[in-house]
Amino acid sequence: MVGDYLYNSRSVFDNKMKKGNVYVVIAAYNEDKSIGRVIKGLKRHGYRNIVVVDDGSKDKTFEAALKEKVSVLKHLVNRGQGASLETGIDYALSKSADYIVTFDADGQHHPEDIESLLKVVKSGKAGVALGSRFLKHDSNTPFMRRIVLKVGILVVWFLCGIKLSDSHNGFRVFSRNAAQQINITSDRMEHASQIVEEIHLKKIPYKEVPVTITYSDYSKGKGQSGWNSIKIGLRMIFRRLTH
Ligand SMILES: Nc1nc2c(ncn2[C@@H]2O[C@H](COP(=O)(O)OP(=O)(O)O)[C@@H](O)[C@H]2O)c(=O)[nH]1
Ligand SMILES: [Mg+2]
Repeated sequence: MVGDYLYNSRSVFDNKMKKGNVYVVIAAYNEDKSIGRVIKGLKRHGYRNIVVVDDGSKDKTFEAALKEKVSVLKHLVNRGQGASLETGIDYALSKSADYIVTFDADGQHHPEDIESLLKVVKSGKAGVALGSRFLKHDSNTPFMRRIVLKVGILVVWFLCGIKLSDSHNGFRVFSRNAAQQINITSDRMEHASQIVEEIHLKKIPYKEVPVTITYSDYSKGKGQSGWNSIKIGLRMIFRRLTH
């Protein structure tokens, strides 16, 4: 993996900060309209170690993230969200991160929710906290998206052995130890089920925590289509049958 991205070492690292050992990893593809706002939101909540992985975007995502003076890594070609998270998590581990948050670049996640996921992992009760939009009253998720996500829950349960309330939620917190154990080799969106499979296989304690996922016109316009979701499901099944 090393060699196909550039490191830009503008990380603002401050060990004295309460959240200094928490790294937030953001995989971003063509998100120049939202990435600046997302980073500013995280900083307002005290997160200073922010790692953006620009996945060969065709727009100005790289420049927009760099402007915010965070660590920006770049894949020279588009490799997928799974590959980008692996790149960002490896980087955070190399910087001695104790806790790693994965956070979306399109503004659907809320920085104020991070604390409750972190609390669970910091308490030692779980190595991974998984965000769930369905553990609290959810009026945001569009109807068709809800159906696709519910089918995804059943497929992941069947293939990966764990029944979650929201198996395709990119909002997670890993302890350092859990992040070291979880090996993401699925480059594209199937990484979400692979993470669940790894948690199951490696017997990593996990807990789902309620989070709010916002659906704006922007995120709906860019998000995964129904057809894409079917392709992700088929690739998940293929991967499971061939590994
Ligand atoms: N690195 C990378 N990130 C991606 C890619 N596709 C989507 N993303 C990012 O992954 C996050 C979730 O993707 P999105 O399409 O919004 O999925 P959805 O919210 O589940 O519909 C966003 O932050 C996207 O910028 C990709 O090919 N590479
Ligand atoms: Mg999205």
